[in-house]
Amino acid sequence: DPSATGTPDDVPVVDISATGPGRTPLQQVMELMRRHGPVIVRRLHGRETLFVSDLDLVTELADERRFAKAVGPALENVREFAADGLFTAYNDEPNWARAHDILMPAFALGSMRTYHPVMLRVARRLIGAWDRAARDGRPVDVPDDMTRMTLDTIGLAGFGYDFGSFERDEPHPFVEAMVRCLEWSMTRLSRVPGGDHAAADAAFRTDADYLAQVVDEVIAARVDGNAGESEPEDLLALMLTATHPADGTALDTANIRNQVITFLIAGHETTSGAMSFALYYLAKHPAVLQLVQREVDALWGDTVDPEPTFDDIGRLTCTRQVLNEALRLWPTAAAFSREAREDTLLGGRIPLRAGQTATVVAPMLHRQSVWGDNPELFDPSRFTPEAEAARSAHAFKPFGTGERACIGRQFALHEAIMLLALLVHRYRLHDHADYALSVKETLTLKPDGLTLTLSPRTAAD
Ligand code: MNH
Repeated sequence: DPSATGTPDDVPVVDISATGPGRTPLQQVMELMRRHGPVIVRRLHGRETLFVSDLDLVTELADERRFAKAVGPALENVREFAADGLFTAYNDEPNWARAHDILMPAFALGSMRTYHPVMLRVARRLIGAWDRAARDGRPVDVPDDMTRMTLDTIGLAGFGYDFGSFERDEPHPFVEAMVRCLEWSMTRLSRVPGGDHAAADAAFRTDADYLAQVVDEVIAARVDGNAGESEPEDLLALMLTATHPADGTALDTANIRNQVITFLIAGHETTSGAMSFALYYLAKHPAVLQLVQREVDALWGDTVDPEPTFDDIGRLTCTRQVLNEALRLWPTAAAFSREAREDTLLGGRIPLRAGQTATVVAPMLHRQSVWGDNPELFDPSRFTPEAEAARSAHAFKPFGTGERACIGRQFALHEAIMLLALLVHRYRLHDHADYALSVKETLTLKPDGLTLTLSPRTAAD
């Protein structure tokens, strides 16, 4: 049990039992850190969590010899529906290393060449929908459409399965069930001991069963649809047929199901939020938008329907900086936990017994003094190669750290950069509602209710 008793006097202990964490627990922790400093212990109904955003301490926590990923209380809840999938597996669960080693090649930068055509195809679905909205003068719901795009992309690229999200007025029921499962995982943490949660738990069970049912359909579509044909080489093919390079073992059926759920969720929810925040900042910063438009115009000119190549995406450095800066201010998987391998002193003063955890609060790490005196300011030039070289690599952790860091990072970046570039090339973005940022939390972060109106660009803009 990760208890922080024994922390030194200069680490503030804040008891939030009176109010609970509410519907935005991450932003509550950010607020507590703004008030009490970059290291705090939060106490809730007697359970204590150590939250850290200080760069030196995060640098220590990133030391794989002293610390490892912890499956903290939030991920324990996610385990109720993703079990030993890659994201929620314990470090010493044999299925973690097995799946990691089997799936790793599918996420090397070169593999993105294989996904590129599918990503482009789905990007064009979104553009089709946005062209219709632009023509009719209708606003687009940015997070909803980003989620349509990323779900269809991971479905098709990973599993050859088409969710057809742009043919639906409402989000695919998989998304709705998934969001409720994530919300359950988050709000379960704020329960007052002794309460009756039977109804919420039963509703969760129904949703989790539905997710498993969709996954079984995805797998069955492959197994039935492919009789006699040569296997496509995607994630599902690797899961179904590949064996471990060293010991020849394969993934078992139960684990494959957990991996498919894991990848469908981890593969779309956070990327969708990241693109939504990037579009939010672009709509609010016309000068930056103009820089990005200059970059894409230099590549694609005024071609109405550009044909981005795989190599183009690597050339979109300004677009990449915008995405990174959005991930700095609002890293969409905002916290990750580390556990001590042995009894140790964090920062030479905070005692942690073996197995005790500390949770890194990335949005506050991303606002430490290493980012200058105005960390709230959106400024993509923080990610020029010179600026990056001058800064510790541990100051920016949107994808976690170490061997349990995000396996899908290149996938997310390729997908997001291509879409953002295509969008700014094609549209002027109008902040028609004078949107005030409100960040919705469902374990991941999204700009709640962000809508934009669009008009086609002319050669002059
Ligand atoms: Mn992703 C792990 C953030 C996109 C699949 N991801 C992580 C972690 C963070 C993270 C943080 C580490 C969590 C922890 O330490 O507990 N991921 C992101 C962000 C984006 C993202 C911010 C998009 C932006 N992730 C993706 C995509 C995929 C993916 C896309 C799949 C196609 N992520 C994973 C998997 C893991 C992971 C799988 C778990 C890896 C492991 O533990 O071995």
